[in-house]
Amino acid sequence: MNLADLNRVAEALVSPGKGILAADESSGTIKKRFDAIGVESTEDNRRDYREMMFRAEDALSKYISGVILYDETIWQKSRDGTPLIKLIEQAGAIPGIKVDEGTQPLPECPGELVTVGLDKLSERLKKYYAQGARFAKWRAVIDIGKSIPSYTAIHTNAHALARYAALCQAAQIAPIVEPEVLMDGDHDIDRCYEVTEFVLKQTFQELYAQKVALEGMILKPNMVVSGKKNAKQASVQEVAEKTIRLLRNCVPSAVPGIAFLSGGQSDEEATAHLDAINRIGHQPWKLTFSYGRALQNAPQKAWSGKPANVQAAQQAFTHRAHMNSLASKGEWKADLESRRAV
Ligand code: 5MM
Repeated sequence: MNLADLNRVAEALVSPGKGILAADESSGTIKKRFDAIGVESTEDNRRDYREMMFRAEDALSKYISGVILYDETIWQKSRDGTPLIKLIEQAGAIPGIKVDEGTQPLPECPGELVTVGLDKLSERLKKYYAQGARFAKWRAVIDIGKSIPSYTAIHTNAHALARYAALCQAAQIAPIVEPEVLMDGDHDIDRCYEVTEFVLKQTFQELYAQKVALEGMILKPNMVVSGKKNAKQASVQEVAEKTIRLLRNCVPSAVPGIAFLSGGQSDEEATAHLDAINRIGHQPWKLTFSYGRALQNAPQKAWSGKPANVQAAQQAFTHRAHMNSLASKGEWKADLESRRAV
């Protein structure tokens, strides 16, 4: 492992004013997104949609440090024959790859899942590196509900995340470690805090056991928020303060950066929370975004599968990337949202 190179990639992913675009929706997930806008999920439509984002003026060159791709996309060519991965590189962003292979039910743990994909991962990583990927992502999913999560689910997922991260570093690919505690339930913000704290403590324990170099990775956690179905939604300030307190208690300062997932927050909520988090003041790590939905909801709707809408969709995408870039520096203001020229 060349730790200096891994560290350079990790630092570049969280360079000031930049964050990560999570465009790694698996086939099932992108179909759901396309269904919502009335677009058939064909290989060509998926290519056209992602090409639209990668060519959006200023988005990748100014606000996006890296793009997480799904396996299909890393091998795809744009309409004019340029590999999509080249479009990303030409814009100055780093290509990354989702390497987990989704989830399976965890035996004896009703309702809980384990993320799979470790078998033959080393071989896959070699091919992705040769294709240009310099970072990777693996997402573990922890649900909060009556009597869950179990220790078994947390420990098994943390162990898999750490095994994945160690294999990535051995292949000279910087791992993004994503232990996502879902915000779907009716729990309150303090329950989210308690579960996320346990999950992060376990994850860093396992990363240590697998000899993962923290300087050569990025953490992609959920923010500490109220469950979506809880009647009392915590304020932006409470989310920011509890998220920072949690991270300061769980994440070693050797980690170069923390890039949050949006987890089902609305576009503006995800931006407002990131902004408030960064306004709290200097922290040991950079704090930025690695959003999927909160960057793509607006351009998806604007695009709706029609070539005539490409420019409007690109403007919507660049706008969200710009807003989140400002939030990553604590410089976003709500009134900037309405000042967008389209
Ligand atoms: C873009 O969505 C990613 C892929 O999910 P599937 O494997 O289910 O298709 C997902 O891992 C994403 O990167 C993270 O959950 C963050 O995305 P959000 O939308 O929560 O910001």
